[in-house]
Amino acid sequence: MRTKFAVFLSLLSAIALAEPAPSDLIANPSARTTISLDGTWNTVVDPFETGISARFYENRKPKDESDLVEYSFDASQKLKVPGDWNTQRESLFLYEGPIWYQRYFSYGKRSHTRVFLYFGAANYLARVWLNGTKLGEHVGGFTAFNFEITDVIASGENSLVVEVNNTRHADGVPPLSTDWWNYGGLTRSVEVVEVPNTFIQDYSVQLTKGISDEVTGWVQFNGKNPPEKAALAIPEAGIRQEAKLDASGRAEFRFHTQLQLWSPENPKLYRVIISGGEDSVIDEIGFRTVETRGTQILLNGRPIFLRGISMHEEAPFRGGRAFSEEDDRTLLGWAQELGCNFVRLAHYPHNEELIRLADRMGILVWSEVPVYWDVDWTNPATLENAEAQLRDNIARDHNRAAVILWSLSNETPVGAPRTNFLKTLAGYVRQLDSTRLITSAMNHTEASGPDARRLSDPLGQFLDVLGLNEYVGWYEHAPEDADRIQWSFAYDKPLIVSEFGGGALYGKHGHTGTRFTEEYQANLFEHQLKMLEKIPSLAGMSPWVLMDFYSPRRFLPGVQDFRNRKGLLSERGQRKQAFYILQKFYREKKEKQP
Ligand code: GCB
Repeated sequence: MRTKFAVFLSLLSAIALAEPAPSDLIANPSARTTISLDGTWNTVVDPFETGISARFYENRKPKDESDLVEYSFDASQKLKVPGDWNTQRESLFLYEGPIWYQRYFSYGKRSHTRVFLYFGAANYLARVWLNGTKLGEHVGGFTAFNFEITDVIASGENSLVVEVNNTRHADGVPPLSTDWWNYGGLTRSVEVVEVPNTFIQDYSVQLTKGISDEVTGWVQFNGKNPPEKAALAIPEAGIRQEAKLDASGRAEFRFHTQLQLWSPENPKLYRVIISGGEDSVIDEIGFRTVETRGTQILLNGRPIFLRGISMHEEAPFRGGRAFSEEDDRTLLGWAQELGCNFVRLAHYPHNEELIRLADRMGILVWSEVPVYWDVDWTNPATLENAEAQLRDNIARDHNRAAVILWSLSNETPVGAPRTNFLKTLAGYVRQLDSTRLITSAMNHTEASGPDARRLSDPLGQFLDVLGLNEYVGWYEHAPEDADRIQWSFAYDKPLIVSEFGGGALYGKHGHTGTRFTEEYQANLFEHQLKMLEKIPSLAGMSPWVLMDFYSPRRFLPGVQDFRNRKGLLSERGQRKQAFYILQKFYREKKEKQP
């Protein structure tokens, strides 16, 4: 039996764990002086997890011929960074476990400069050592992280060692089973970032919630000598504001102004300069409001229909994790060709450059963390992990006008522990960013009559916008059954149908009743779109999915070959018939509601 004291202690630790420290990410690192560590790294594949006890992080070389050292980074095989390891070496396609990365870089120390190591992402656990000194660890495969190295970096040659381990965990975020490839490695760029001794850690510059002529902002300094004042300038609009810092190094702004509003039709970005003391950062920021009214989503005060598509961060043509500007341009270009003004970035934070590109292209974004299917709802460490991922995702992207929705989760089972967990996450996100909308993709619905379906998941009460994944015509019913189905919702809130779809192999043709033919998928889209049009609260959709992607759950030889085939385009960019059905639907939708 547990004593009262033990219960008290576990409660205490749950409370302590549920409140992760504020993000220590450096905002907008690309606006800083950086040294890229992208390129070719030495790697040791370590399936039995020997590296820690063998001290790989020391990158030791034998002193003489008699000295025994059973690894050698210098003589090892290489991998490119950024990039997953799975698609770089055939033997690593299905590999799960640790791989040790090492590279040298030279550096010239400068006075009045603090130095950080910034990682765009590493899936899933990363442990980092510089010149043999451990800098720290990071959990979560899709969020950025950084470590200060001012006192560890050497003038001259440095050796950086990173152990990346993509082992899945039942208490992880995501948990053991996902419908996407578990790409391991340093999947995004690594760089050395230089900042002044006291620097601008983060800032927020946005329109006040629901007020199109008022800007609210803050600037957070980090360092021993914070300036007295911070300044915020938008030269094109003739704006220059100053504000005093408080004891924690934070300055707050609020002022009236008439700016051109950002929208998909006019993705206007302003050059914004934030400065104070010896530091100054330049960003490109768009200004728009987003809110809900009844079952509508309002952008800049006007109802908008989100013509969307779901997408993975999967590289077109070559496969693997997408990371380059070319990948991002191809994916968002296809979405635009479809007629989209919206993308759902499933099921985890995508790279920062893609979000910035969406800002420039005028594509609205649903941003999600991988609380996917069934995570360990009662485990405080899992909650802390999910919170940390949300926190760092929000810290990275909270100045992007394109991002309008933070999604907490995808297809989670209804039950009290789940609902408590997600309720906590919703509260946490509201604390971090009260200006955007909160959503989640739900999939539990009841039959409320022979052809009637109802969404009443209790999670809905904590959301601003309901997300619904439904697979009428694929996992249940025939496509034609969609004609009879009526949907109802327990909440008077806007609805985004965040997924529907079916598989088709590009070039496979046949009857509309034959699975995996383009005709089946196209017919399914025809019936789905007619069904969804009848839902009065429908504020948008993001069918599943833009492009075919690797998944370890899709086995059919000759058809799937480890790929989820629900893409409207193949991985080689071939448009399937359903692509044109959705494109036509969106064209007509746009004509009706520009
Ligand atoms: C879903 C999931 C998505 C899957 C998709 C499918 O409901 O949210 O991650 O890939 O279905 O294809 O089954």
